[in-house]
Amino acid sequence: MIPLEPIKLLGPSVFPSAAKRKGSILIVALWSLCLLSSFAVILNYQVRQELVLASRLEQRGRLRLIAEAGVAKAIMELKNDPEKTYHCLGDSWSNNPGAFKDIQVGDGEFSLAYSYADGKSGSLQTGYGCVDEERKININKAEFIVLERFFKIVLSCDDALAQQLAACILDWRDADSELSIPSGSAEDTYYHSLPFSYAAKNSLFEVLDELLLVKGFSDNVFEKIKDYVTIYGEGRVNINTASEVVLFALGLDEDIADKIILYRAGKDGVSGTLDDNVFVSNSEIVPNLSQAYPLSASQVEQLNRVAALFLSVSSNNFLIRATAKLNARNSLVVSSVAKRDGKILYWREN
Ligand SMILES: [Ca+2]
Ligand SMILES: [Ca+2]
Repeated sequence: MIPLEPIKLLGPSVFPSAAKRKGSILIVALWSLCLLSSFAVILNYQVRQELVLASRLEQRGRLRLIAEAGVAKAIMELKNDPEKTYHCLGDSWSNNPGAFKDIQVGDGEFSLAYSYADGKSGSLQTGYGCVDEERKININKAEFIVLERFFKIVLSCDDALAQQLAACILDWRDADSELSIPSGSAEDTYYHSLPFSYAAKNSLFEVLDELLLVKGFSDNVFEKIKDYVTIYGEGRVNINTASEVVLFALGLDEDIADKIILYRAGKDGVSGTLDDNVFVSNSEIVPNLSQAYPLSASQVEQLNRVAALFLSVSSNNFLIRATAKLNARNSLVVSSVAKRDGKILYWREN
């Protein structure tokens, strides 16, 4: 008789041991913890981003309010300007650091700063206040010869390029689709041929930046001319505020333009001071200048002609560029154009 041996089970048990079950539970728990931690990190990041965004929006809102206070202050100064027939660089809106430089508003401040060429030396100075648009050439009104002279002076370019740029402005704003010079200008045919095509405006400029759509006006050209041109006002240039460049463009020779700048600056040679001379009416331009400086007969004729066609002594549209600051890192620039009565014509924040 064969003795019976105990039966042995072959292979591992199909049921996990208690230790292994515990190990699996631990791994699942660890994975869950990892996932939850990842979620927590992502959530934390998103919340932080949203808090940063909210803080930035809140800061931008505060900066905007400070800049608006700067624009409001400028308009108040314009409205307080005494009623008179002329406007000049000595007016309180023009260069008034006490009213427009580093003015505290709450926990921030604003400044209304601009650059200008000093009357005597021609060196660049910083002024604090508004810039009248009537000191500039109005590209909606200027005739071909004025624009041509202007581009020749300000871009130091040859006659052909100056004529092309002048013609491109005329053709952009005139209603017809005829080229105003035989070649070099542009109407629909040119603008339709561009990779991102559009039509010629065939009506007046509504914002100055529109120039960037016109043939020949690259960013580089725009940067060089932008402080000398405007789309606001009636088209006449205020002889009390115009720069020498603009006076040249209107057709005055260098000697007359120099004398106008010197006359305006007064005895101290600095414009915007108490001893400044002012042209209070158009009829005074020739007599006052020829009384102060010798002018030839042809210069008198030239000044009479330019004064009759292009000059005025008053300004009604003003560029107000307010820079608001909360600290060294947070600032906002608001550029606006307002009429003397406070009506805002243009507003841009950047
Ligand atoms: Ca046209
Ligand atoms: Ca002076």
